[in-house]
Amino acid sequence: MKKILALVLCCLLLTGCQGITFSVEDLLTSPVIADEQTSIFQALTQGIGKSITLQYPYSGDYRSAIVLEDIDGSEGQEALAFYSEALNESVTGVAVLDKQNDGEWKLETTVTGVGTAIDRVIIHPIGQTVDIIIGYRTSALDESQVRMYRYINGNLATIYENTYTVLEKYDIDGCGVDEIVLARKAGDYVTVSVIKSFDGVNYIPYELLLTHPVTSIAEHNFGKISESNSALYLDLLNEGGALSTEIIYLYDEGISSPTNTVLGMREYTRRPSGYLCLDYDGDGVVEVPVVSNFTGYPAGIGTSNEYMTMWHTFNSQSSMLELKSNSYYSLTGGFVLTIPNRWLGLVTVKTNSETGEATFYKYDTEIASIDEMHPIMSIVSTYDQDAGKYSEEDGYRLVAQTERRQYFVKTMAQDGEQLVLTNDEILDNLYCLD
Ligand SMILES: [Ca+2]
Ligand SMILES: [Ca+2]
Repeated sequence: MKKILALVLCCLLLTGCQGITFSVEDLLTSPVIADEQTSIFQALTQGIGKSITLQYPYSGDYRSAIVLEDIDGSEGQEALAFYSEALNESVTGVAVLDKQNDGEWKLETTVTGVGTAIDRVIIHPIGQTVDIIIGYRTSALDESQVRMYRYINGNLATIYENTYTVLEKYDIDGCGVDEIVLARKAGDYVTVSVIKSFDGVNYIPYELLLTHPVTSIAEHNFGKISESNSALYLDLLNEGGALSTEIIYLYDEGISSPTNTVLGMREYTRRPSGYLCLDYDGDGVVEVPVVSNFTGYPAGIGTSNEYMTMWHTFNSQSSMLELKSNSYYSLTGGFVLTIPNRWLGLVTVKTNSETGEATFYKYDTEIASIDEMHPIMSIVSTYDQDAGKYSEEDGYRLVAQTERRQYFVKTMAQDGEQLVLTNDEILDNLYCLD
């Protein structure tokens, strides 16, 4: 069988994009599983006694309308199915089916969901039990509903409910078992909940109200803050469109947010929208970007502002944000170029608004316009199809590439110029983000 499969895959690869009318996924789907899904669907339809439409989760790890998992600790898998009745498609139902000894599936129970569609499904083993968490989309755009269910004696019992914007499963305290992490906006404020089990049966919800008004939650990330502990980084949009970050973590069985409590810390992270927290160097620690004007801006050397992005990491010992690096961060170009210390105060930049090419200049206070200053180097990223634009003839060299992009550098300064970066320096300082 393996050989045949390998051959089929080979043929697929060889045919390239010449009109394949079937997908690899279809080929790999075991007919046994497909049969199982069909019998589950039939048992579901029969059990409900009405015509139904299956509903597929929009996001998360489970994207199928039928999920096979052991949710009662009895070794065999149960089936969870998401559906709506054909005559009432705005109401979501969740069903549990179990396999009988004769191999037939039987509908055990159903619950009516609390939304118009399934946003995401989380299967949550905590030790003694496996809980089912379902996020529902509702007709209100920014308000989703979460229900946590436990399958007990053939019924789905609701053990927790709330609204959410962020719904994740993450081992935030490094205890070895995941917590459920929720963030929601109620009125002008954001509340974070971390739902943790110590004994593998019961939960303790830790809640924290962030005390600054916001307009929306722009992004969330998890990252290490110590050997074992992690934090949730919430990028929040404020009135006026600026971003700021709140850092939230568990400690000593409590929940804490230094950005929310330490005076001035949250304000310190205030920056223009778009500058989201990011683990730009992939070391597992999330960096918080704070921006300042690049040398010479906005005093009139260029028409639009250019920012120096200063990446900060959170030090959980001192509870402070610490500067990690200064950089040129290209939001559209998908890269971070950290700025060597010998450039600080001596080099400035101008970005071509059409191509995104960033040209670094030797800053000269005697010269009014940046275009008159001496260029040192430029850097630009491009998608493959445009790569021909940056040719060796024009002085560009390819310094890095990812699956999606190519990164070119052109050195313009003369030999002996101390500010020129060597190729190794460029590679050490360049972080390709996509
Ligand atoms: Ca944990
Ligand atoms: Ca990092």
